[in-house]
Amino acid sequence: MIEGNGHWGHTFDKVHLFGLHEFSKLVYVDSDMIVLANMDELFDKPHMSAVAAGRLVHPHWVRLNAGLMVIEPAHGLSDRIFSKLPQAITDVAGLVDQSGLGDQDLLNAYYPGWTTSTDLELDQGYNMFACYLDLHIEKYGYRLPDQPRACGPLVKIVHFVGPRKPWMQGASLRHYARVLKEGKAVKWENRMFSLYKKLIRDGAVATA
Ligand SMILES: [Mn+2]
Repeated sequence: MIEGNGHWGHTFDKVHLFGLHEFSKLVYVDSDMIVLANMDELFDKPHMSAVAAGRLVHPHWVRLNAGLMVIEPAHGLSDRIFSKLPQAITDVAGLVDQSGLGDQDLLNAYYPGWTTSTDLELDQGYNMFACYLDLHIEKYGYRLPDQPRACGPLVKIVHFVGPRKPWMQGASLRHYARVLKEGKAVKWENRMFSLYKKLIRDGAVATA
């Protein structure tokens, strides 16, 4: 059933990270994310620190986004998480913005208290959706590491969620076509898109 679930059906491998108990702590970062500044401080954060990504734009998006997570693996933990699959299926059926079942739904089912654990919620700057980057800079005072603005929360990691990834053939054309069609001012999003493509060309990012 999971494998017949389209895009998200291929993301469950991520759950195996939770059983890698030879490591005391991991900071997991999706391959569709670009890291713009040092984030070593995340290793001082507790297990399951993550971002309710997009929450400033959509206040009801309170669930953790599995694109970036601080994980303290434990023996058997991944199996215990997988055992919550029936619960995840039920939870997803009741979601307003549901888009198929994925690893993120399973993790939210296993950690149902996450949405009210404010000590686990990281700043939006650690998992900034590329499509909301301009909005966060213009409306919420965020800044990129090379922006001269002296204060304001820092965007350290940009996340290219959605079907258009910078490494895809023709992705640039489709990206810019959407920008033109929607008439959005997406200056910073465009810049990040180009930067990610450059890093791929230079071999600094592996996308396999
Ligand atoms: Mn991702």
